[in-house]
Amino acid sequence: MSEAVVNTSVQHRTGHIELNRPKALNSLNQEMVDIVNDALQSWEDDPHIEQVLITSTSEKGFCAGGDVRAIRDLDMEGRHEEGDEYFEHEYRMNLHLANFPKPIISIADGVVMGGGIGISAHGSHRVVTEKAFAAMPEMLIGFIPDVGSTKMFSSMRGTKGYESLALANFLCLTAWRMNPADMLWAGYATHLVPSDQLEAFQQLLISDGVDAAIAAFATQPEDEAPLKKHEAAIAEVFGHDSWEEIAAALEACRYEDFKAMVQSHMELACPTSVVAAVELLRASNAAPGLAEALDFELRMGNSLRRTPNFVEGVRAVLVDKTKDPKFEPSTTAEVDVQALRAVLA
Ligand code: QUE
Repeated sequence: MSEAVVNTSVQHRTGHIELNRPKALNSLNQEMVDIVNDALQSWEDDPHIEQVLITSTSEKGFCAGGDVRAIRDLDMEGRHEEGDEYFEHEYRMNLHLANFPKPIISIADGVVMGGGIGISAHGSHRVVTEKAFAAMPEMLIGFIPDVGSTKMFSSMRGTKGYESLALANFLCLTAWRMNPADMLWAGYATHLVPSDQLEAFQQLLISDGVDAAIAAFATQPEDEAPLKKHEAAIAEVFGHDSWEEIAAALEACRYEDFKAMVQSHMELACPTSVVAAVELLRASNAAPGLAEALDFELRMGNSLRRTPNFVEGVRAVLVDKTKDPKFEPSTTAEVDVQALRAVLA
């Protein structure tokens, strides 16, 4: 196999992008993002290319996010601008994928987190297998939901059939791990294909096109989406525009199991990230499009990366793996929401 961190090739009329940094679970760095951007640019106006396929060489999954360990190292040396530049390139790729004029098919057969959602969700066909799971876990590392999720998550319809800022808030604040049924219900995934049929699916996709491949191999999940059971509670608690209101609704929530689940999922969340995420989701939801949302995310992310919480969160989750972050401030009540609003103003 090639040693490039992303392999690009043309097979018949398909441009194939293959994430190939399996040792880091395909966590994205600038080199990878730039290869993807260059490939998209060269295929955009090429009449021979009918569709783009994005896959992974990793057995464990699709993409675990951005290479936040490397960005943390830069931030610790005060080299914030280099991290800023990485995110700017990554978000440009997200916008490029969203605006691409041809079908983009991603296949996720395992972990999809953060940046992995960004490199797949903006495409037209998001295929997942029964082994896939997806989450936005940035609260745990003192960062913010990004890669366009703050706009996209509240615009997804999925099989539930409606758009929901409440669900977007819930997914981003709790880092809820969506299973395949959840992904289809929420709208992140568009199709489910059994993992043991992926090879045949990919072959037919390349020979006959995406519609033929979907028609031949797409299936339905066996069980109802676990998320659907929480539909009413999510709307009641998370259907608000500020963390203050969400916290009050959670406190008053009569769905005791839901309340306990949310509290345990948010136990290790960075308080500043939580308040910032709700502010971001509101601003992005009100913005005209994805470009504005990505700009909000870039500004908020760059700002939060200049405080110690990001370095501490990545340490606790990914470097030392001790899961004992000491965030400052340590409660959401102490977070200066006006200062966060000023970042977006
Ligand atoms: C939040 C994140 C990331 C994360 C965990 C979080 C993230 C990321 C990884 C990750 C996981 C496994 C790897 C790796 C990176 O985990 O962005 O290199 O092998 O890349 O809670 O944002």
